[in-house]
Amino acid sequence: MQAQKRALAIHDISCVGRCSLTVALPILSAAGVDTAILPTAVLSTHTGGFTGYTFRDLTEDIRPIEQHWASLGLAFDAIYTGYLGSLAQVALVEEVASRHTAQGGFVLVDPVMGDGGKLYPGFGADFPAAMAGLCRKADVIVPNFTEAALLLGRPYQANFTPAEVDALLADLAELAQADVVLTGVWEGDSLLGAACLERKSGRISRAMAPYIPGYFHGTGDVFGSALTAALLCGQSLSAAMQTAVTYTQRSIDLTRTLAQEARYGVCFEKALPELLRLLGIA
Ligand code: PXL
Repeated sequence: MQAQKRALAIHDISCVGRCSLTVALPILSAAGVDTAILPTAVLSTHTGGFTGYTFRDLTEDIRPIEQHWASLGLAFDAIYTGYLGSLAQVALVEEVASRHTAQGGFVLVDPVMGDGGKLYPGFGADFPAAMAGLCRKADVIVPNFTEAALLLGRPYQANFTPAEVDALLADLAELAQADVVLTGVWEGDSLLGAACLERKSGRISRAMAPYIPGYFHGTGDVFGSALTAALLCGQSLSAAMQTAVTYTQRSIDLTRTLAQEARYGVCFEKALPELLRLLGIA
């Protein structure tokens, strides 16, 4: 049996609504990864599909937590960052990543900022440039098309030809000096998935699954968590992307089958046996 890998997941805690840490922690743990967390904020629910949510910013706690870890000499095989609640946090997370990534480890940044062409509520116009700075510290970045446009300072575009997707991957890899996994990529009108560019080889690949109509909340976090888990289990970038696409689509499929309300997130728990099979664990 392989020695246990150690990951750090840096996201908010949305108490209700299955996204960020309530998704990352169980998925990475199920994959056999020793998972530490660094909560960036506590919200009563996530910000999509609910009104009146509470928001407690935890920026002030990040440095003392990091300093304690430094005193313990802690380092992680993977640092996986998602929703960050303030500009100051982005800078602090850059420091955490540079000080606490183990030798041979990787930093995976999901530049969570928006979807459907719009910034999520609460993010100012200056946030994308700060997030682009964090992406430059990453080994892998995982934007959707909205985040890709925001990172590159371009207008949002809903439809892309395959050649345009390839060019966008190259531009993002250049910006971040990192591998890129772009989510929300279509193949025809019935397959949806992701495309990736591995910087070292320049290789581009795609992973697809049948499209299920509807908007399902938290799927980016399910995808990013499964991708991080698969990379830690030793899968190549393109294989890990396929694992994450298949698992995310299965979670959405179960949500539809069980007629669950989409704003409460997807039924990723019931698809965990499938993830373990994809990872070769069960
Ligand atoms: O799933 C991304 C996410 C994470 N955290 C919070 C969010 C969202 C998306 O809306 O609101 C608080």
